This record gives sequence, structure tokens and C-alpha cells, in this order.
Amino acid sequence: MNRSTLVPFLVLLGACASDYKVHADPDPNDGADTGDVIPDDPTDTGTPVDTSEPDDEAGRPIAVCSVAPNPVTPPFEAATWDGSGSYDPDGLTIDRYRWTLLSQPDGSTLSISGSGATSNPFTPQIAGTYTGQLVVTNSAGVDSNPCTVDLEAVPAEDLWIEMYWQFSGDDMDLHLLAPGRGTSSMETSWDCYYANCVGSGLNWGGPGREDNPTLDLDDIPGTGPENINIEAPENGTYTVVVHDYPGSTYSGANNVTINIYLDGALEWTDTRAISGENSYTTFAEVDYATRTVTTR
Ligand SMILES: [Ca+2]
Ligand SMILES: [Ca+2]
Ligand SMILES: [Ca+2]
Repeated sequence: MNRSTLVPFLVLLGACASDYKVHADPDPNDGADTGDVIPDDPTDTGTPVDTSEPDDEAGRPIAVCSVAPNPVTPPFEAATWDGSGSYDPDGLTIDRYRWTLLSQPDGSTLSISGSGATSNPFTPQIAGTYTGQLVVTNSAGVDSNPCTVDLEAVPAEDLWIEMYWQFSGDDMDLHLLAPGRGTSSMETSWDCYYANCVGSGLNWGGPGREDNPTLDLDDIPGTGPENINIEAPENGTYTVVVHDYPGSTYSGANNVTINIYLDGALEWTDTRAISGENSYTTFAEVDYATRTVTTR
């Protein structure tokens, strides 16, 4: 076989090998057949890939989105959504920035405000993931495709208890009882609640502040959230109680959700319907030494 006949033969051989790979599975619809892995021929570059931009990108500006700082610690640290890296490949100016909050944790009712390249301060109160979307518009009025980015809100405190509820006009109050105290100590200095614990004020555990409870948020007219947290809890068993405060305008069944985070991670969640007025509902006990939450 001389060279002129050898080359067509090898090309034909390559085509046959390729066909064999495609048809190797006798029944491609057989779900039980996981198939064999046949290594690709490294010299076979296959069908050329079209690396040009899809038609959908033509003439569009490019939205570039980020958020910082990320993560943030709820409920006071603010993040900024930033679209200032957006540009137009044809050199047109970016005339409009539109941020939309695509998703947020249950119980959170935020939106992204601001019309410039960067948003107004955005302050998550509920722990979890917030997904922002940016669409920019160039001076020809053409929109970009959307850019999305996630912001994480992660509690800094080792014990973080958050509460929200379904219907407004029904004041719910979060209470946290000190280790070993139980519900007989409701509304004493061993109970952290709206009357004694906003911004702290109680000294639990050792002499330092790190094991004291703090009620960061108190809400009366809305649907929460409220939260109580302890930076470095003492070992012991805490009790989490919800008081349906009397005198509200709404007294029907109201779904109340409690989320308990230990060391920054969601450990326990429960939603219960509370109706009427002036009831105390024990949701859970938290044994911090063993990182155990028990439903009550
Ligand atoms: Ca309240
Ligand atoms: Ca203390
Ligand atoms: Ca009620």
C-alpha cells in the first residue's frame, strides 16, 4: 500500500470508529443500561464549536452584577448591590440600572432600592439567601440579558432565634428563657423579651457580655421578624416561647414560624398556627452543650 492509498484508508477507518461509538449502545432508550465509557480520541476535535455570541446578545449591553460585603450578618449589616461594571460592547452609555430581588427567605419582605449603578443599603433581617437580578439599558433603549447574584445573610451569633408570622395586626412576642429556668420565670430577668432585652440589658451566665441575650428586633404592627441572639451561649437548656400579645386587631389563626440557628447554621424550624389572644406557646428547648433542639 503506497502513501496515496494509505491516507484515504485511515480516513475511512476513522469514520468507522466514529460510527461505532455512536451506535455502541444497542438500545439507547434502555434506562437500565448505563452504557460504557468510551474514551474520546484526543485527535478527534469533532464538530467545530461556534464561539461567536448567540444572536440574542447582538446589540445588547452587558450587565455585570456583584454584591458586597457578602456574606452579611443580620440584622444590621448592610450590603450594596453593584452594577457599575456593566458596559456596552458598542461603546454606548448605560442609561438605566434595574435591580430586582428575585428571591429571599420566607418572612423577609425586602426589595432593592436605588436607580443608579449601585443600590441603596440593603439590610437583611432574616438569615438565608437573597438573589438579586440586574438588567441594564443602553442609550439606544436596548436591555441587557439579566445578571443574577446571591447574597448570604449568616448569623454571627452562635445562638440565633428568629420569628415571623403570617398576618399583620396580631402582635407576636418572642421570649427566650435562661438555662434551667423554664416557663415559671416568664417576664422576669431570666426571660429575654421586648420589655427588658432590646439591645441587651440582662446579664446571664458569667460576668461578661458574650453570654448575654439580646433582642435585636421587636415588631408590633407587622409580621416580624423579631430575633433574640446570644454571641457565645453558656451551656444549658434554653426555652423558646411565643406570646400572642393581647389587644391586637387580628385574632384568627396566624401561622408563626421560628427558625433556630446554632453556630451560624439552621438547626431547627417550625411553623404553628396560633389563634386567639394572650396565649403562651412553647416551641422548643435548645441544649447548647450538645447542639440539640427539642420540639415542645
Ligand atoms: Ca412583637
Ligand atoms: Ca454574662
Ligand atoms: Ca392573636
